Amino acid sequence: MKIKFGHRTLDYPSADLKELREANDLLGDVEALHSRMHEDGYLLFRDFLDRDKVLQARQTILTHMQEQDALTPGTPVLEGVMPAGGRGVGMMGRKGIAHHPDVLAVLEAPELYQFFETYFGESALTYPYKWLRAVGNEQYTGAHYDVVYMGRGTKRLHTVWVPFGDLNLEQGTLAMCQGSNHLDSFSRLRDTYGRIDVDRDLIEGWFTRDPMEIVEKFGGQWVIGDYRAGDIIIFGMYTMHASSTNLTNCFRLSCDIRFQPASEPIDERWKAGGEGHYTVGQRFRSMVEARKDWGI
Ligand SMILES: O=C(O)CCC(=O)C(=O)O
Repeated sequence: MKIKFGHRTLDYPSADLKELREANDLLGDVEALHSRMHEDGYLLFRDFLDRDKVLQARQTILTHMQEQDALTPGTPVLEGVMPAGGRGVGMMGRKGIAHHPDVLAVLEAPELYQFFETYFGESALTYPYKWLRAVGNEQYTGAHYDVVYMGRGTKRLHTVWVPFGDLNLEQGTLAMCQGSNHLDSFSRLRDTYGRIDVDRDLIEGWFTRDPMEIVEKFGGQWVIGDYRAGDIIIFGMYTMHASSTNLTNCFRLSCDIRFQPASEPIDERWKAGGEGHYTVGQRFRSMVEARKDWGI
C-alpha cells in the first residue's frame, strides 16, 4: 500500500518504511525490555490496555466533539467524520475532556503504573497534562525528539502514545526512527537539536517536515504500522518520531502521556499547576536557520 510520510508518498512495507516490532514477549523481563528499548528506541505492546475501556473513551471523546459541532451531522459519531474544511477541537490539557473519568481510566490505568514501576524499579508518576489530539485530514506530525518540549527534568521521562480506536496507516499513525536514540551517526544531532528547549530558545520544535531526510542524513530505519484500540507504544526522549499523514475524512484520535520515576526532577512546566508551554506563537526562530548554524 501507499502512504504519505511528510511530503513523500511511500510504499509500505518497504525498505523505507518497515513494520514496527512488537515487544509483548518481553513483558516481565526488565533487562530484556531495557535492552530492546536501547536497541529499537521504542517498545510496542499489543492489547496492553483494556480494549473496551479504550473504545468507551473513544465514544466519550467523539460525543464531546459532536457537541462542539466538530463532526459531520448525520454521520455515525463513532467514525469521527470531519466536515469539509473540518476544524479540530482543542482537547489537550489538565482539565476538560482529557480528564473525563472514561478517558482517565485509560490514560492512568493501573497497568501503566505497574509497567513503569517495574521498568524504573521504583514508583512512577504521570503528568496531569494530557496531549489529547484529533488530527484532521492532511495533518501530520513532523519528525522530532520529545526532549525539546519537556527536557528540564529527568531524562528518564518516557512518552506513551495511546491510539483511541483502531487506526490504520492512512489515518496517520506514529512512526519511530529505530536507532535514532543511540547510533553514533546521530550524535551531532543529539548534541545540537537535542539540546534545545522550545520555550527557552524560542525555536520551532520539529526538526524536519520530511522524515525521510533523517535516515538519508543520519541513518536509522523508519518503522510504522496499524494500531488497534488497546495497543500502546512507549519511547524515550531521544527517539525521533513522526506520524504518517491522515488521508481520510475521519479524525485520528490519540493521546500522548508521560511517565517518569517519581523520585527524579520534574520539568516544572508539566507539574500540577505548571504553565505548560509559555511561548506558543513566539517561536520565531526557524529550524532551517538553526540547522544552518549547527551545520546539519
Ligand atoms: O500524535 C501525534 O501525531 C504526535 C505524537 C507525538 O509526537 C508524541 O507522542 O510525542
